[in-house]
Amino acid sequence: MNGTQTPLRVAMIGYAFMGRAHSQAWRVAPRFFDLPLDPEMRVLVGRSRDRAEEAARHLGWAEVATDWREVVQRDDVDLVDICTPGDSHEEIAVAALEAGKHVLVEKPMANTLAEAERMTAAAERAAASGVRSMVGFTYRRVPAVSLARQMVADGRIGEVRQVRCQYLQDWLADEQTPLSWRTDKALAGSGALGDIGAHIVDLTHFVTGQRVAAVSGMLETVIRERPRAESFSGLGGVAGTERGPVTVDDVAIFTARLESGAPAVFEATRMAWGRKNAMRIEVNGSRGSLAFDFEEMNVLQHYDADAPAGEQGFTRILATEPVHPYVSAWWPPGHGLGYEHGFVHQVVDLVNAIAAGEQPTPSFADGLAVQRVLDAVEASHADEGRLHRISENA
Ligand code: SOE
Repeated sequence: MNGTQTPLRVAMIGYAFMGRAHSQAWRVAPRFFDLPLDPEMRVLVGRSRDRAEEAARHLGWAEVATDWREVVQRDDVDLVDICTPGDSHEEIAVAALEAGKHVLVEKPMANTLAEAERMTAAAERAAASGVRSMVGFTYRRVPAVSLARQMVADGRIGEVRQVRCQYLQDWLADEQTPLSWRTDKALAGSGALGDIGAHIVDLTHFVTGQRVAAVSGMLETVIRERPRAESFSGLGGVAGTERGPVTVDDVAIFTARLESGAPAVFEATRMAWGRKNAMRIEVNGSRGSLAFDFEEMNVLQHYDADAPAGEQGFTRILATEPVHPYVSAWWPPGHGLGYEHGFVHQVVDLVNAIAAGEQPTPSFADGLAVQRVLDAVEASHADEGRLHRISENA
């Protein structure tokens, strides 16, 4: 940031957990990375003016507004960052794109396949006049994950034979954790499937360079009723005495085939006591394996089947060195990064792509590819687990 650059004036809609993570990213990115545009945290949008004003003060936004429809039309806004629950993504994203604003939308990009298709069509129309759009699959930007993708692409584990992916959390394992928008199908679209299953589908697409082509799935709502919340904090809140139904899945399990025919297995759950944010992928190739677990997010494990027989075993690569993706902008070697850095890298990649006149990734088309998988898992579950094909040649 040098004060003479072209500004990139941002409006952010929503200011809860994701809004806080995005705010920090907009604030920090230009302080650690040389960006070709100067992000300005212009306006924070929330339904309650008082609460939005308090959030704006805390998070560093210049002003607040309560009507996103008016904000996406403003001449002093270049980019709309959507951090609301999924039920409003389509309406806001399409309106913003049609108003010529770049869009960053939180994952999963939509609550239904039809919404994601309409959003992708709108993004493609807008791209013709240089308007860019991106879905917030931030884990792509964890250095160890980016490194895994590079190593697969460079043939370091040979051909991908098999993938196993899990996203394990426990914040809904307690029956007293109250209902929230995340347990409400009308607002969230689905439960573990869309909230965290979407991440591991995108992770597989990103790391292997192949899309999921067919799935056979099972969904389960383990705790069917919960207390209504008196107040919220983080992912939980204070339970009241009234109770209500959980209308989303707690657990999503599916087997799959990738485009190459390679088998894959996925498990997403928010019921796994003791697992806090264990987003894991293990890829077995013809010449070795790679394994990543977000609970040790600075480490990528590599097994090289071509190493001398007496020296084989998983090597822990510490992805904390200046040669690793994104790391040179941060701390001295070995000092490590955290959850929030993926959001900062997301801003960096988005701003660079906008300035270069390129389509950032993951694009809305990439988000739609994930949505097709989520939709197929739901369809397979409704169909007693039968195989559902996503691409013709599966
Ligand atoms: C809750 O499951 C959650 O906050 C997800 O919504 C996020 O996408 C993930 O990054 C962490 O867990």
